[in-house]
Amino acid sequence: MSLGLDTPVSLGGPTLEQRRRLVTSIPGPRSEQLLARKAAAVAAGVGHTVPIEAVAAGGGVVVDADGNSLIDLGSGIAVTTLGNAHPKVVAAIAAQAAQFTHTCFMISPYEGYVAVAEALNRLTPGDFEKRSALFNSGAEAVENAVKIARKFTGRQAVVAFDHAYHGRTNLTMGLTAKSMPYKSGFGPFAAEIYRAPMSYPYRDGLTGAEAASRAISLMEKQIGADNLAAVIIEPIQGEGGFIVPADGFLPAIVDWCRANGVVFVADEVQSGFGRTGVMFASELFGIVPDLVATAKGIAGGMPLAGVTGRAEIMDAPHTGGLGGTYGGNPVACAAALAAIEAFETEGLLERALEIGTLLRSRLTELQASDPRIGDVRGHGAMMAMEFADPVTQAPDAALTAAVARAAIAEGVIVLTCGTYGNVIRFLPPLTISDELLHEGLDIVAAALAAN
Ligand code: PLZ
Repeated sequence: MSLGLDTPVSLGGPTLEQRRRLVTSIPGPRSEQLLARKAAAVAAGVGHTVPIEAVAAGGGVVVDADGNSLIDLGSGIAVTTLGNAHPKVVAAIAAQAAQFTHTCFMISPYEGYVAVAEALNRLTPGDFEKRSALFNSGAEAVENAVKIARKFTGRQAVVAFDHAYHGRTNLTMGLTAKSMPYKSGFGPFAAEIYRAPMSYPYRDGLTGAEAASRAISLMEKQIGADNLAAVIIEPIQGEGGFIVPADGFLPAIVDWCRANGVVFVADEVQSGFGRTGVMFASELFGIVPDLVATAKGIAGGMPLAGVTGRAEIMDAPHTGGLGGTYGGNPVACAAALAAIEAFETEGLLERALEIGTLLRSRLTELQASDPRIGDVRGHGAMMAMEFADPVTQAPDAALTAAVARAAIAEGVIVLTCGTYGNVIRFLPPLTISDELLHEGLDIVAAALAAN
């Protein structure tokens, strides 16, 4: 299959027909049965967005137990960036699993972990000596970045931003901004977490410099640089609404951190690993973080996460101070090495840029004909539209939910996000064809027109 590239892209799940096909309504009877079992067996707190029983996925589709084939514009929340069940990833997983599945890296080290650390040290921004440590989830990586920054600085306070999402563990719930559904009723939260105002050009109308000085003033007056271990920020915010800060905002925050001995942590769990057309979104803004947290797209769907950064910061914790039973599992590391190789040989960054151009032109065209789309923003294959009242800019969560529901019913997986629940985000796998992408957007446009 040609995706408009010179370099061929391997499709995951190669036997899957790359088209949308609805043979039942969504959910079909088989999916209904699983969802009934889910309701009886799985804790109610674990929700789901798309009411299907997934049985296969690859390229640009997810297939369900009833034989429906849905267009995937979500990649399992930005994870299967290089396509689900990418053949190289599958082969690497199988080979490693046949060799050994676990020793615990803290007991008997193995090469895959070290090779992933070397790759992360090479791929992350910054031309200095680096170290990495591997974990299982984005939240765990963020927690460890905070531990490392505290140990290095001997300070305790941590700053996160409005609209931030950093995870669901206790410390990362505290860093996350939004109460429902992430935090409500789950406190008390960890101490010494402070929240600074974010740059949100569509809603605050500030320049990057203005928004940065607003945040810096808060940090100086309410915390004091001497008490501040780390500033953590998503260079492009994910769950909070795909908010792209105004030019100059991030560099000014980084400069202030550097001048004040504060560790600058980029949470690139969602924005990283090629999604935006560069390996890490930090590069789009010309910033070099001290530490970078990675996960999601790093291992082709296997659970793996990392913290990478300046050697002197990363080496601050004492031996035995960092770790975990499964962190850097050998099967996950083998998947990551295959995923990184695919990134470097299959033209996927170029494909992310092509997808970005297609998405942006389709969404701005839609915006020109529908004033309820207040903003279109993002980079590469991380693009979104925000719905608001054309006059008052009041967020329109009801419209957003209705459009997403209607698209899913028509066989297109779209995800919403945003502090106000009024953003539809597009995170397609980079192996999706232009045809499927256009068809998915046609259906979203029709859903919008009907609501
Ligand atoms: N940091 C920037 O986007 C995960 C959360 C889905 P984990 N985002 C998806 C949900 O509702 O739970 C995320 C992120 C950023 C950290 C995380 C956390 O990563 O692997 O889910 O722990």
